[in-house]
Amino acid sequence: VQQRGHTTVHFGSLAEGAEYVLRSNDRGRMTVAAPRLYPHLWSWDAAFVAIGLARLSVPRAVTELRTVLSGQWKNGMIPHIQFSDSAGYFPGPDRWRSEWARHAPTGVATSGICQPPVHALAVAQVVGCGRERGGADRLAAEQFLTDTFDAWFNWHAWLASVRDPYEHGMVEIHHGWESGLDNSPRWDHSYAMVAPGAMEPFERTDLHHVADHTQRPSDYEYSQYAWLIDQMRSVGYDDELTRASIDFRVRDVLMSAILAAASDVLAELGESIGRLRQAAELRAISERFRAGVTRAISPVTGLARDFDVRSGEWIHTATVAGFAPLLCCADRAIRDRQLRVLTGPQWLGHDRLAFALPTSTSPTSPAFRRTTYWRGPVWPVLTWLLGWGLRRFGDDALAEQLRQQSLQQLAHGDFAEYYDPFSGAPLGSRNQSWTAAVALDWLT
Ligand code: 2M8
Repeated sequence: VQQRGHTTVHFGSLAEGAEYVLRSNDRGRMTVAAPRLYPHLWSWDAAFVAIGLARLSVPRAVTELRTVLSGQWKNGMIPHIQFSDSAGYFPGPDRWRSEWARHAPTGVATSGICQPPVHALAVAQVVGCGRERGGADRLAAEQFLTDTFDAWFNWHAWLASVRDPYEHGMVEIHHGWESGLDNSPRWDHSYAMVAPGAMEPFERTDLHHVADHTQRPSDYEYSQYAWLIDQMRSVGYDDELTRASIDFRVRDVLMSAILAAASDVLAELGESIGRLRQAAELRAISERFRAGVTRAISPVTGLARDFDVRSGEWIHTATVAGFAPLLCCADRAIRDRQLRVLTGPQWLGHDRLAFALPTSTSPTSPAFRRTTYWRGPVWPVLTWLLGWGLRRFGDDALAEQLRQQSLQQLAHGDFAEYYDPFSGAPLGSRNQSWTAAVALDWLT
Protein backbone atom coordinates (compact mmCIF):
# COMPACT_ATOMS: atom_id res chain seq x y z
CA VAL A 1 0.00 0.00 0.00
CA GLN A 2 1.31 3.46 -0.91
CA GLN A 3 0.12 6.89 0.18
CA ARG A 4 -0.28 9.72 -2.26
CA GLY A 5 -2.07 12.88 -1.17
CA HIS A 6 -5.45 11.77 0.15
CA THR A 7 -5.64 8.62 -1.91
CA THR A 8 -4.54 5.23 -0.72
CA VAL A 9 -4.03 2.70 -3.44
CA HIS A 10 -3.45 -0.99 -3.08
CA PHE A 11 -0.82 -2.03 -5.60
CA GLY A 12 -2.67 -5.33 -6.01
CA SER A 13 -5.52 -3.43 -7.63
CA LEU A 14 -3.13 -1.38 -9.73
CA ALA A 15 -1.77 -4.62 -11.19
CA GLU A 16 -5.34 -5.75 -11.88
CA GLY A 17 -6.00 -2.44 -13.61
CA ALA A 18 -2.89 -2.84 -15.76
CA GLU A 19 -3.92 -6.35 -16.69
CA TYR A 20 -7.38 -5.10 -17.60
CA VAL A 21 -5.90 -2.45 -19.92
CA LEU A 22 -3.73 -5.00 -21.72
CA ARG A 23 -6.64 -7.41 -22.10
CA SER A 24 -9.02 -4.77 -23.41
CA ASN A 25 -6.47 -3.49 -25.94
CA ASP A 26 -5.86 -7.07 -27.11
CA ARG A 27 -7.15 -7.66 -30.65
CA GLY A 28 -6.13 -11.34 -30.70
CA ARG A 29 -2.76 -11.29 -32.43
CA MET A 30 -1.83 -7.73 -31.57
CA THR A 31 -2.30 -5.33 -28.69
CA VAL A 32 -3.18 -1.88 -30.01
CA ALA A 33 -0.99 0.87 -28.55
CA ALA A 34 -4.05 2.75 -27.20
CA PRO A 35 -7.77 2.09 -27.60
CA ARG A 36 -8.69 5.11 -29.74
CA LEU A 37 -5.69 7.33 -30.40
CA TYR A 38 -3.45 4.49 -31.65
CA PRO A 39 -5.60 1.57 -32.93
CA HIS A 40 -2.66 -0.36 -34.48
CA LEU A 41 0.54 -2.11 -33.45
CA TRP A 42 3.55 0.15 -32.91
CA SER A 43 6.95 -1.49 -33.05
CA TRP A 44 8.50 -0.36 -29.77
CA ASP A 45 5.17 -0.24 -27.93
CA ALA A 46 4.69 -3.92 -28.81
CA ALA A 47 8.05 -4.78 -27.28
CA PHE A 48 7.14 -3.07 -24.00
CA VAL A 49 3.71 -4.68 -24.16
CA ALA A 50 5.36 -8.10 -24.48
CA ILE A 51 7.49 -7.29 -21.43
CA GLY A 52 4.28 -6.81 -19.45
CA LEU A 53 2.39 -9.66 -21.10
CA ALA A 54 5.16 -12.13 -20.28
CA ARG A 55 4.19 -11.62 -16.63
CA LEU A 56 0.65 -12.74 -17.44
CA SER A 57 1.14 -15.32 -20.16
CA VAL A 58 4.31 -16.41 -21.92
CA PRO A 59 2.41 -17.73 -25.00
CA ARG A 60 0.51 -14.44 -25.40
CA ALA A 61 3.75 -12.46 -25.18
CA VAL A 62 5.24 -14.78 -27.80
CA THR A 63 2.26 -14.12 -30.08
CA GLU A 64 2.77 -10.36 -29.76
CA LEU A 65 6.41 -10.61 -30.80
CA ARG A 66 5.65 -13.03 -33.63
CA THR A 67 3.11 -10.50 -34.90
CA VAL A 68 5.80 -7.81 -34.82
CA LEU A 69 7.95 -10.04 -37.02
CA SER A 70 5.12 -10.76 -39.45
CA GLY A 71 5.48 -7.14 -40.54
CA GLN A 72 9.27 -7.24 -40.87
CA TRP A 73 10.58 -6.02 -44.21
CA LYS A 74 12.71 -8.29 -46.38
CA ASN A 75 15.76 -6.11 -45.76
CA GLY A 76 15.42 -6.65 -41.98
CA MET A 77 13.69 -3.40 -41.01
CA ILE A 78 10.90 -3.67 -38.46
CA PRO A 79 8.39 -0.99 -39.49
CA HIS A 80 7.15 1.43 -36.85
CA ILE A 81 3.47 0.61 -37.44
CA GLN A 82 1.76 -2.58 -38.47
CA PHE A 83 -1.82 -1.66 -39.32
CA SER A 84 -4.87 -3.44 -37.94
CA ASP A 85 -8.18 -3.24 -39.81
CA SER A 86 -9.24 -0.19 -37.79
CA ALA A 87 -9.71 3.04 -39.69
CA GLY A 88 -9.36 6.46 -38.13
CA TYR A 89 -5.63 6.97 -37.77
CA PHE A 90 -3.60 9.44 -39.75
CA PRO A 91 -1.29 8.60 -41.49
CA GLY A 92 -2.87 5.29 -42.41
CA PRO A 93 -1.83 2.74 -45.07
CA ASP A 94 -3.16 4.90 -47.91
CA ARG A 95 -0.69 7.66 -47.04
CA TRP A 96 2.29 5.36 -46.51
CA ARG A 97 1.67 3.08 -49.55
CA SER A 98 4.42 0.83 -48.27
CA GLU A 99 3.52 -1.69 -50.96
CA TRP A 100 5.48 0.59 -53.29
CA ALA A 101 8.67 -0.39 -51.46
CA ARG A 102 10.59 -3.29 -52.88
CA HIS A 103 11.39 -4.72 -49.44
CA ALA A 104 7.90 -4.46 -47.94
CA PRO A 105 6.24 -7.70 -46.83
CA THR A 106 3.29 -9.00 -48.80
CA GLY A 107 -0.16 -9.05 -47.29
CA VAL A 108 0.68 -6.87 -44.29
CA ALA A 109 0.11 -3.11 -44.32
CA THR A 110 2.90 -1.24 -42.57
CA SER A 111 4.48 2.20 -42.35
CA GLY A 112 7.82 2.79 -44.06
CA ILE A 113 10.04 3.94 -41.16
CA CYS A 114 11.34 2.27 -38.00
CA GLN A 115 11.51 2.88 -34.25
CA PRO A 116 14.04 2.18 -31.47
CA PRO A 117 15.14 -1.49 -31.32
CA VAL A 118 14.04 -2.42 -27.80
CA HIS A 119 12.74 -5.81 -28.96
CA ALA A 120 15.64 -7.89 -27.67
CA LEU A 121 14.74 -6.75 -24.15
CA ALA A 122 11.29 -8.24 -24.69
CA VAL A 123 12.68 -11.46 -26.12
CA ALA A 124 14.94 -11.77 -23.06
CA GLN A 125 11.97 -11.18 -20.77
CA VAL A 126 9.90 -13.84 -22.52
CA VAL A 127 12.76 -16.32 -22.42
CA GLY A 128 13.50 -15.43 -18.79
CA CYS A 129 9.88 -15.87 -17.70
CA GLY A 130 9.62 -19.11 -19.70
CA ARG A 131 12.79 -20.60 -18.22
CA GLU A 132 11.70 -19.57 -14.73
CA ARG A 133 8.24 -21.11 -15.02
CA GLY A 134 9.37 -24.27 -16.80
CA GLY A 135 7.04 -26.78 -18.44
CA ALA A 136 5.07 -25.69 -21.51
CA ASP A 137 6.04 -22.05 -20.98
CA ARG A 138 9.70 -22.93 -21.13
CA LEU A 139 9.23 -24.98 -24.28
CA ALA A 140 7.23 -22.22 -25.97
CA ALA A 141 9.85 -19.62 -25.06
CA GLU A 142 12.81 -21.75 -26.21
CA GLN A 143 11.06 -22.61 -29.46
CA PHE A 144 10.27 -18.96 -30.02
CA LEU A 145 13.90 -17.99 -29.46
CA THR A 146 15.27 -20.56 -31.92
CA ASP A 147 12.58 -19.75 -34.51
CA THR A 148 13.06 -16.00 -34.40
CA PHE A 149 16.68 -15.35 -33.44
CA ASP A 150 17.79 -14.79 -37.05
CA ALA A 151 14.97 -12.32 -37.68
CA TRP A 152 15.97 -10.19 -34.67
CA PHE A 153 19.59 -10.48 -35.75
CA ASN A 154 18.68 -9.22 -39.24
CA TRP A 155 16.89 -6.24 -37.70
CA HIS A 156 20.00 -5.23 -35.76
CA ALA A 157 22.27 -5.89 -38.76
CA TRP A 158 20.05 -3.69 -40.95
CA LEU A 159 20.22 -0.80 -38.48
CA ALA A 160 23.98 -1.14 -38.09
CA SER A 161 24.70 -1.26 -41.81
CA VAL A 162 22.01 0.77 -43.60
CA ARG A 163 21.57 3.40 -40.88
CA ASP A 164 25.29 3.75 -40.12
CA PRO A 165 27.05 2.96 -43.38
CA TYR A 166 30.19 4.92 -42.48
CA GLU A 167 30.45 3.44 -38.99
CA HIS A 168 30.04 6.54 -36.84
CA GLY A 169 28.47 4.34 -34.18
CA MET A 170 25.24 6.36 -34.38
CA VAL A 171 21.90 5.39 -35.93
CA GLU A 172 20.72 7.89 -38.54
CA ILE A 173 17.00 8.64 -38.57
CA HIS A 174 14.90 10.29 -41.28
CA HIS A 175 11.78 11.25 -39.38
CA GLY A 176 11.25 12.40 -35.79
CA TRP A 177 8.80 9.50 -35.45
CA GLU A 178 11.69 7.09 -35.87
CA SER A 179 13.14 8.32 -32.58
CA GLY A 180 9.87 7.55 -30.78
CA LEU A 181 10.22 10.97 -29.10
CA ASP A 182 8.39 12.57 -31.99
CA ASN A 183 8.39 16.33 -31.34
CA SER A 184 11.11 16.45 -28.72
CA PRO A 185 12.76 19.89 -28.80
CA ARG A 186 16.00 18.05 -29.57
CA TRP A 187 14.67 17.99 -33.16
CA ASP A 188 13.56 21.63 -33.40
CA HIS A 189 16.68 22.85 -35.16
CA SER A 190 16.54 19.94 -37.64
CA TYR A 191 12.83 20.46 -38.30
CA ALA A 192 13.46 24.15 -38.93
CA MET A 193 15.10 22.94 -42.16
CA VAL A 194 12.00 20.93 -43.18
CA ALA A 195 9.83 23.28 -45.24
CA PRO A 196 6.76 21.48 -46.62
CA GLY A 197 5.93 22.28 -50.24
CA ALA A 198 2.69 21.52 -52.10
CA MET A 199 1.35 18.13 -51.03
CA GLU A 200 -1.68 15.88 -50.88
CA PRO A 201 -4.08 17.28 -48.27
CA PHE A 202 -4.67 15.34 -45.04
CA GLU A 203 -6.86 15.39 -41.99
CA ARG A 204 -5.45 14.82 -38.52
CA THR A 205 -7.30 12.21 -36.47
CA ASP A 206 -5.32 12.53 -33.22
CA LEU A 207 -7.14 15.71 -32.23
CA HIS A 208 -10.44 13.82 -32.13
CA HIS A 209 -9.12 11.83 -29.19
CA VAL A 210 -7.21 14.38 -27.11
CA ALA A 211 -9.47 17.19 -25.94
CA ASP A 212 -6.73 19.67 -25.09
CA HIS A 213 -4.93 20.15 -28.40
CA THR A 214 -1.90 21.75 -26.76
CA GLN A 215 -1.01 18.27 -25.47
CA ARG A 216 -0.34 17.17 -29.08
CA PRO A 217 2.03 18.43 -31.80
CA SER A 218 0.95 21.52 -33.79
CA ASP A 219 -0.62 21.52 -37.28
CA TYR A 220 2.61 22.85 -38.73
CA GLU A 221 4.53 19.98 -37.14
CA TYR A 222 2.05 17.55 -38.70
CA SER A 223 2.55 19.09 -42.14
CA GLN A 224 6.29 18.48 -41.70
CA TYR A 225 5.64 14.87 -40.62
CA ALA A 226 3.50 14.27 -43.71
CA TRP A 227 6.03 16.01 -45.96
CA LEU A 228 8.82 13.68 -44.84
CA ILE A 229 6.62 10.62 -45.44
CA ASP A 230 5.82 11.86 -48.93
CA GLN A 231 9.52 12.40 -49.61
CA MET A 232 10.35 8.79 -48.67
CA ARG A 233 7.36 7.41 -50.49
CA SER A 234 8.38 9.25 -53.67
CA VAL A 235 11.64 7.24 -53.76
CA GLY A 236 9.91 3.96 -52.91
CA TYR A 237 11.47 3.92 -49.42
CA ASP A 238 14.83 3.12 -50.98
CA ASP A 239 17.40 3.62 -48.22
CA GLU A 240 20.11 5.23 -50.31
CA LEU A 241 17.78 7.48 -52.25
CA THR A 242 16.14 8.55 -49.01
CA ARG A 243 19.48 9.40 -47.46
CA ALA A 244 20.36 11.46 -50.52
CA SER A 245 17.11 13.39 -50.71
CA ILE A 246 15.32 13.60 -47.35
CA ASP A 247 15.07 16.92 -45.48
CA PHE A 248 15.62 15.37 -42.03
CA ARG A 249 18.85 13.54 -41.21
CA VAL A 250 19.88 13.15 -37.61
CA ARG A 251 22.12 10.75 -35.72
CA ASP A 252 19.98 9.77 -32.75
CA VAL A 253 21.96 9.12 -29.58
CA LEU A 254 19.15 7.42 -27.65
CA MET A 255 18.37 5.04 -30.50
CA SER A 256 22.10 4.32 -30.78
CA ALA A 257 22.34 3.50 -27.07
CA ILE A 258 19.30 1.26 -27.34
CA LEU A 259 20.91 -0.55 -30.27
CA ALA A 260 24.13 -1.01 -28.28
CA ALA A 261 22.31 -2.32 -25.20
CA ALA A 262 19.86 -4.51 -27.09
CA SER A 263 22.65 -5.99 -29.21
CA ASP A 264 24.39 -7.19 -26.05
CA VAL A 265 21.13 -8.68 -24.80
CA LEU A 266 20.54 -10.42 -28.11
CA ALA A 267 24.14 -11.65 -28.15
CA GLU A 268 23.62 -13.23 -24.71
CA LEU A 269 20.49 -14.95 -25.99
CA GLY A 270 22.35 -16.13 -29.09
CA GLU A 271 25.19 -17.51 -26.98
CA SER A 272 22.66 -19.42 -24.87
CA ILE A 273 21.50 -21.31 -27.96
CA GLY A 274 24.85 -21.71 -29.70
CA ARG A 275 24.49 -18.97 -32.35
CA LEU A 276 28.08 -17.91 -31.77
CA ARG A 277 28.85 -16.27 -35.12
CA GLN A 278 25.85 -13.95 -34.93
CA ALA A 279 26.51 -13.33 -31.24
CA ALA A 280 30.05 -12.17 -32.05
CA GLU A 281 28.68 -9.81 -34.71
CA LEU A 282 26.18 -8.44 -32.22
CA ARG A 283 28.96 -7.84 -29.69
CA ALA A 284 30.82 -5.87 -32.36
CA ILE A 285 27.70 -3.82 -33.14
CA SER A 286 27.27 -3.14 -29.45
CA GLU A 287 30.88 -2.02 -29.12
CA ARG A 288 30.66 0.31 -32.14
CA PHE A 289 27.47 2.04 -30.96
CA ARG A 290 28.65 2.24 -27.34
CA ALA A 291 31.73 4.06 -28.64
CA GLY A 292 29.50 6.35 -30.73
CA VAL A 293 27.34 7.17 -27.70
CA THR A 294 30.42 7.81 -25.57
CA ARG A 295 31.85 10.22 -28.17
CA ALA A 296 28.52 12.08 -28.18
CA ILE A 297 28.82 13.06 -24.51
CA SER A 298 29.25 16.80 -24.06
CA PRO A 299 32.35 17.59 -22.02
CA VAL A 300 30.53 20.69 -20.80
CA THR A 301 27.18 19.33 -19.59
CA GLY A 302 27.88 15.60 -19.28
CA LEU A 303 24.75 14.87 -21.37
CA ALA A 304 24.93 12.85 -24.59
CA ARG A 305 24.01 14.73 -27.76
CA ASP A 306 22.40 13.96 -31.11
CA PHE A 307 24.08 15.12 -34.30
CA ASP A 308 22.33 16.93 -37.13
CA VAL A 309 23.84 15.64 -40.37
CA ARG A 310 22.57 18.42 -42.64
CA SER A 311 24.00 21.29 -40.59
CA GLY A 312 26.94 19.25 -39.30
CA GLU A 313 26.21 20.35 -35.73
CA TRP A 314 25.74 18.70 -32.35
CA ILE A 315 22.33 19.21 -30.72
CA HIS A 316 22.57 20.57 -27.19
CA THR A 317 18.95 20.67 -25.94
CA ALA A 318 18.72 19.16 -22.45
CA THR A 319 16.35 16.23 -22.96
CA VAL A 320 16.07 12.81 -21.36
CA ALA A 321 17.93 11.39 -24.38
CA GLY A 322 21.03 12.93 -22.83
CA PHE A 323 21.07 10.01 -20.40
CA ALA A 324 21.45 7.48 -23.22
CA PRO A 325 24.86 6.35 -21.85
CA LEU A 326 23.14 4.93 -18.76
CA LEU A 327 21.59 2.28 -21.03
CA CYS A 328 24.79 0.98 -22.55
CA CYS A 329 27.97 2.25 -20.90
CA ALA A 330 29.55 0.31 -18.04
CA ASP A 331 32.32 2.87 -17.49
CA ARG A 332 32.01 4.01 -13.86
CA ALA A 333 33.29 7.55 -14.42
CA ILE A 334 30.77 8.12 -17.23
CA ARG A 335 27.95 6.70 -15.15
CA ASP A 336 28.81 8.66 -12.02
CA ARG A 337 28.87 11.94 -13.92
CA GLN A 338 25.53 11.14 -15.57
CA LEU A 339 24.01 10.14 -12.23
CA ARG A 340 25.13 13.39 -10.65
CA VAL A 341 23.38 15.35 -13.39
CA LEU A 342 20.28 13.13 -13.26
CA THR A 343 19.84 13.46 -9.51
CA GLY A 344 20.72 17.18 -9.50
CA PRO A 345 18.49 20.27 -9.56
CA GLN A 346 17.97 20.28 -13.33
CA TRP A 347 16.31 16.87 -13.29
CA LEU A 348 15.11 14.66 -10.42
CA GLY A 349 16.05 17.26 -7.83
CA HIS A 350 14.02 20.06 -9.42
CA ASP A 351 11.91 21.66 -6.71
CA ARG A 352 8.63 21.84 -8.65
CA LEU A 353 8.39 18.14 -9.53
CA ALA A 354 5.39 16.24 -8.15
CA PHE A 355 7.47 13.06 -8.32
CA ALA A 356 11.22 12.66 -8.67
CA LEU A 357 11.00 11.28 -12.19
CA PRO A 358 12.84 12.11 -15.42
CA THR A 359 10.96 14.65 -17.52
CA SER A 360 11.22 14.40 -21.29
CA THR A 361 12.92 17.83 -21.30
CA SER A 362 14.70 19.35 -18.31
CA PRO A 363 12.32 21.74 -16.48
CA THR A 364 15.16 24.25 -16.49
CA SER A 365 15.48 24.24 -20.29
CA PRO A 366 13.88 27.16 -22.21
CA ALA A 367 12.41 24.46 -24.50
CA PHE A 368 10.44 22.82 -21.64
CA ARG A 369 6.63 22.70 -22.06
CA ARG A 370 5.03 20.97 -19.13
CA THR A 371 1.94 19.52 -20.85
CA THR A 372 3.01 19.22 -24.49
CA TYR A 373 3.71 15.66 -25.57
CA TRP A 374 7.45 14.92 -25.82
CA ARG A 375 8.43 18.51 -24.88
CA GLY A 376 8.31 18.17 -21.10
CA PRO A 377 5.91 15.61 -19.63
CA VAL A 378 7.00 12.45 -17.83
CA TRP A 379 6.61 9.26 -19.88
CA PRO A 380 6.41 6.16 -17.63
CA VAL A 381 7.77 3.95 -20.39
CA LEU A 382 10.97 5.99 -20.54
CA THR A 383 11.28 5.85 -16.77
CA TRP A 384 11.10 2.06 -17.06
CA LEU A 385 13.80 2.04 -19.76
CA LEU A 386 16.11 4.21 -17.71
CA GLY A 387 15.47 1.98 -14.69
CA TRP A 388 16.38 -1.04 -16.80
CA GLY A 389 19.71 0.59 -17.70
CA LEU A 390 20.38 1.45 -14.07
CA ARG A 391 19.75 -2.10 -12.88
CA ARG A 392 21.77 -3.62 -15.68
CA PHE A 393 24.87 -1.84 -14.44
CA GLY A 394 24.23 -2.16 -10.71
CA ASP A 395 22.72 1.25 -9.94
CA ASP A 396 19.89 -0.50 -8.12
CA ALA A 397 19.07 2.09 -5.49
CA LEU A 398 18.15 4.77 -8.03
CA ALA A 399 16.30 2.21 -10.17
CA GLU A 400 14.20 1.27 -7.16
CA GLN A 401 13.51 4.92 -6.39
CA LEU A 402 12.27 5.48 -9.95
CA ARG A 403 10.05 2.42 -9.71
CA GLN A 404 8.50 3.58 -6.44
CA GLN A 405 7.98 7.14 -7.65
CA SER A 406 6.49 5.99 -10.92
CA LEU A 407 4.08 3.60 -9.23
CA GLN A 408 2.93 6.44 -7.04
CA GLN A 409 2.42 8.60 -10.11
CA LEU A 410 0.35 5.81 -11.68
CA ALA A 411 -1.65 5.11 -8.52
CA HIS A 412 -4.89 6.56 -9.88
CA GLY A 413 -5.02 3.78 -12.41
CA ASP A 414 -5.63 5.80 -15.59
CA PHE A 415 -2.44 4.49 -17.27
CA ALA A 416 -1.99 7.71 -19.16
CA GLU A 417 0.37 8.14 -22.06
CA TYR A 418 2.26 10.92 -20.24
CA TYR A 419 2.02 13.08 -17.10
CA ASP A 420 2.36 16.73 -16.14
CA PRO A 421 5.62 16.77 -14.14
CA PHE A 422 4.51 19.56 -11.77
CA SER A 423 0.91 18.60 -11.00
CA GLY A 424 1.17 14.86 -11.73
CA ALA A 425 -2.00 15.12 -13.88
CA PRO A 426 -2.53 12.49 -16.59
CA LEU A 427 -2.15 13.69 -20.20
CA GLY A 428 -2.66 12.37 -23.75
CA SER A 429 -4.34 9.01 -24.15
CA ARG A 430 -5.68 6.98 -21.23
CA ASN A 431 -5.34 3.18 -21.01
CA GLN A 432 -2.12 3.37 -23.00
CA SER A 433 -0.82 -0.19 -23.41
CA TRP A 434 2.86 0.42 -22.74
CA THR A 435 2.11 2.36 -19.56
CA ALA A 436 0.05 -0.57 -18.28
CA ALA A 437 2.75 -3.01 -19.38
CA VAL A 438 5.59 -1.33 -17.52
CA ALA A 439 3.41 -0.94 -14.43
CA LEU A 440 2.70 -4.65 -14.52
CA ASP A 441 6.37 -5.46 -14.86
CA TRP A 442 7.18 -3.18 -11.92
CA LEU A 443 4.50 -4.80 -9.78
CA THR A 444 5.21 -8.47 -10.43
C1 2M8 B 1 3.53 8.35 -30.66
O1 2M8 B 1 3.77 8.46 -32.06
C2 2M8 B 1 2.77 8.30 -33.10
C3 2M8 B 1 3.52 8.27 -34.43
O2 2M8 B 1 4.39 7.19 -34.48
C4 2M8 B 1 1.73 9.37 -33.17
O3 2M8 B 1 1.86 10.40 -32.49
O4 2M8 B 1 0.77 9.19 -33.93
C5 2M8 B 1 4.92 8.30 -29.99
O5 2M8 B 1 4.80 8.50 -28.61
C6 2M8 B 1 5.60 6.98 -30.30
O6 2M8 B 1 6.81 6.86 -29.61
C7 2M8 B 1 4.69 5.81 -29.94
O7 2M8 B 1 5.30 4.61 -30.34
C8 2M8 B 1 3.30 5.94 -30.58
C9 2M8 B 1 2.31 4.90 -30.07
O8 2M8 B 1 2.26 4.90 -28.67
O9 2M8 B 1 2.74 7.23 -30.32
